[in-house]
Amino acid sequence: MKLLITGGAGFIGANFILYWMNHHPDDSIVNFDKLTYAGNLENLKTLEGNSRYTFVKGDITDGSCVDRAMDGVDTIVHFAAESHVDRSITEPAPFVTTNIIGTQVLLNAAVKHKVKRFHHVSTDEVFGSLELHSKEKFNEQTRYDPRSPYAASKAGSDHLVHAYFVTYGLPVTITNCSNNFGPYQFPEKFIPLAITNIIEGKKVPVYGDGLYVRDWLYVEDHCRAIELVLQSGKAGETYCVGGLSDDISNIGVIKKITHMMGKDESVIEFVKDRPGHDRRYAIDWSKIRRELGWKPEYDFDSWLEKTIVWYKENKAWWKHVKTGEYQTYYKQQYG
Ligand code: NAD
Ligand code: TDX
Repeated sequence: MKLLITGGAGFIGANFILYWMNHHPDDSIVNFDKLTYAGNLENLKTLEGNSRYTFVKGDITDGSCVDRAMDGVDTIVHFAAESHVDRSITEPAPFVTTNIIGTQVLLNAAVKHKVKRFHHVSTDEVFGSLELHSKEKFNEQTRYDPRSPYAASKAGSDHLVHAYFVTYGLPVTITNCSNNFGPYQFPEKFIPLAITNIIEGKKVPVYGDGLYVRDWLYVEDHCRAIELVLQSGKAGETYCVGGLSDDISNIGVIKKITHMMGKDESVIEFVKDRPGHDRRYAIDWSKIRRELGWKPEYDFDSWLEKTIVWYKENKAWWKHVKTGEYQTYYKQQYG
């Protein structure tokens, strides 16, 4: 099988390519990525020279480039996106361009090339926000209620993907998953930002009262969920994917990280809240468990600790990433 992976130089895409190459020795992969600030070929340097792997530098909004890359492709796994909520608040336009228009360009090419499966990687953020302390969870029937430009652009892309299934019969599947963590995550996101700041002796910025709740999913569990959906998921269906059973607040996560890193809570710095900050996310992943036999295998505490070790052992990777544009972004975001 030949797969086209969009956004494969980013966090989840790179983890997925490494996972797939390892578990599917007869398959080949084309990694199609624009290499924005978030794309980093260092993530895939172990694949250099591998005849089953090809990299194409391209923009998913560029129809002719996408068309060429799709030649002979059976399956598309679409990760490419502008993915950071805070950046979408400062500058929404690239989110609309990449996440909505880019997805539509890919869908058109997929129809033309008669691909056997178009898998769209989406987020729980399209469902909006849940009440703190409620027992409610997002599931596949939850009404869409995106509340940030990022979430709205992902919601738009989900609707387009579904529309191409209904209108053109394109065999699509969608996963809406929660916050991933693990190796190669860009240190603008909460967990790698906290770990790398602590290693550098800096404070960890916590938005508002810190009582916001996210569901955390180890990235390899996410990769396995996508694998199962590609193998046995039903065209036209959506699957929610999550990692935890109990709520944990951002402060709870930081307390775990500081404890695991031998620091006290004086590293925490409460900063101005994110506008429109979603209070709580929680995911009901019983459909993918029931229908495809998936469940998260990696428990949060052990894999958070292993993630900390990865950042400690890969300082060159994130120190390089934290230079240049990152410094400008950090100053603008945190003052
Ligand atoms: P990321 O920001 O780390 O990587 C995104 C990748 O897409 C980068 O390599 C970037 O260069 C590439 N890209 C951006 N614009 C492009 C364009 N126009 N053309 C081609 N390539 C482009 O993102 P991530 O965290 O790995 O997320 C991957 C996908 O998973 C996204 O669609 C995101 O919405 C979704 N998702 C992420 C999370 C999470 O916790 N990180 C959770 C749920 C869903
Ligand atoms: O400095 C920070 N301080 C802070 O308190 C940052 C960067 C975040 N936070 C809070 C905001 C959120 O409540 O931590 C929580 C997690 O924040 P992010 O890592 O920015 O993730 P989130 O906004 O929840 O979105 C993520 O999960 C869903 C990904 O970035 C999205 O791509 C994905 O769709």
